[in-house]
Amino acid sequence: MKIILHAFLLSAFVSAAAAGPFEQLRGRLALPAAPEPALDARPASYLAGDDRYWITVTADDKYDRTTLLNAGLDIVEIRKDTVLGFIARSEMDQLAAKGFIVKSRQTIQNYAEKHLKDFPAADAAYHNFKETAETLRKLAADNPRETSLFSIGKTVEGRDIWCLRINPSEKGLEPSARPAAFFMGNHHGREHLSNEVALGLAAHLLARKDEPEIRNYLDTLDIYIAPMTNPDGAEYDIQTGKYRWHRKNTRINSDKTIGVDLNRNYDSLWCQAGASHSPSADTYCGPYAFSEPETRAVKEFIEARPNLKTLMSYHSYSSLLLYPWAGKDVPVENEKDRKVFEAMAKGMTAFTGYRAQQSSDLYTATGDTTDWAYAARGIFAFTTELEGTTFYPGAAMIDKAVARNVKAAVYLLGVTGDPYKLLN
Ligand code: 0X9
Ligand code: ZN
Repeated sequence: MKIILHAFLLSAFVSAAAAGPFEQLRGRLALPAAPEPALDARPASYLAGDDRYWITVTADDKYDRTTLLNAGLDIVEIRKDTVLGFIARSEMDQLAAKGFIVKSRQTIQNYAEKHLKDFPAADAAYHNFKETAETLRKLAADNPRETSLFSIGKTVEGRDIWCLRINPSEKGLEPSARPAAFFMGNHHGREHLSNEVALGLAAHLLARKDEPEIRNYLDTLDIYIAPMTNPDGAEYDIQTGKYRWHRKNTRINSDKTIGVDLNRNYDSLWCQAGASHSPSADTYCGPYAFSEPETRAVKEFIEARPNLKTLMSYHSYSSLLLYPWAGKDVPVENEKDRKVFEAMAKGMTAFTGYRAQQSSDLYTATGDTTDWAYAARGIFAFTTELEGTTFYPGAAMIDKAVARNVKAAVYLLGVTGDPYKLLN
């Protein structure tokens, strides 16, 4: 996601500004969808068989955006009266009947030609699965007193979901009475920056373990960092040496399409608003809640640790900090908890400069990590949408994003011991 209030777009789309579905339908008659573009002269052949389109489609508000998610649109950028994102061809063909105007569209092959960046050549600083595992192993080997490293489970393709534990007293799977914080990255394959931020956080905490503030957290908290929750998706995204804009895991679905959206697969109002039952959709919720080994691993990890108080799931992009509810358009009902969420969000965004808001103010989306973690376990769970204007913002973005988000994460550690003290 990305939010842009661009003056040009404001004027260009002013006629659609007040359009509800019926006006949009009339608009459709007056302004038919752009003709299908001729195939690019240099199509990205490595994407052959990927039938997604990159489209700009009318959407006036969060309700329209939620309807579009239901229709299978993978919303990537949000502008005043439109959204941009990927959608499978069969789903795109149904948008007009639902009253939405597709203002422009291009095949993912054409889109890719304009946005390509090689990986790892141009972005060698990013860590693929193997490099991520090696980095975690090295951090663990260099800090044997403070850390332990274990896998929380295997993916569809059998990769490990590695988790680094920072706790000098209890190691591995040993339970702890200390308040715990859990940081996760890379639920979505193409959001490689989120892996970097989680890895950068681990490196930062261990490099500064002798500074009094960090030492205090190491001595009193139980800290877990799993930078790559969806390693199959992250690897699939870079497998050809060129980015594929792959969001989901790599489950082969019943109709042979690839992937379930892990951030729609948790059991929180599963597959109601903002998710799709269509396997080809990028917001495909899976055949049932927790159908995927990756989300089941996270579920079992969290359920086995009643000491977890806070959780951060890093995503990209838009510079946002989001808190529940995501799946229903009402504030968290428990007033104390809502105030804690708001206070923590304020505290963290003071460091990142991101915008704090309730998730469903953006759009309603059911089945995400944070709603489930809060609903099922009472954990103060957040989604960070990192900065940038693309999923592939280049290597120069890593240090900046890590620096900002490490400060926010250290703030979160500071309130993990007793979240409700924020109410005083
Ligand atoms: O849609 C998602 O899963 C997250 N955004 S992303 O662009 N990284 O895919 C946002 C999840 C938060 N939920 C809502 N905004 N409702
Ligand atoms: Zn994401």
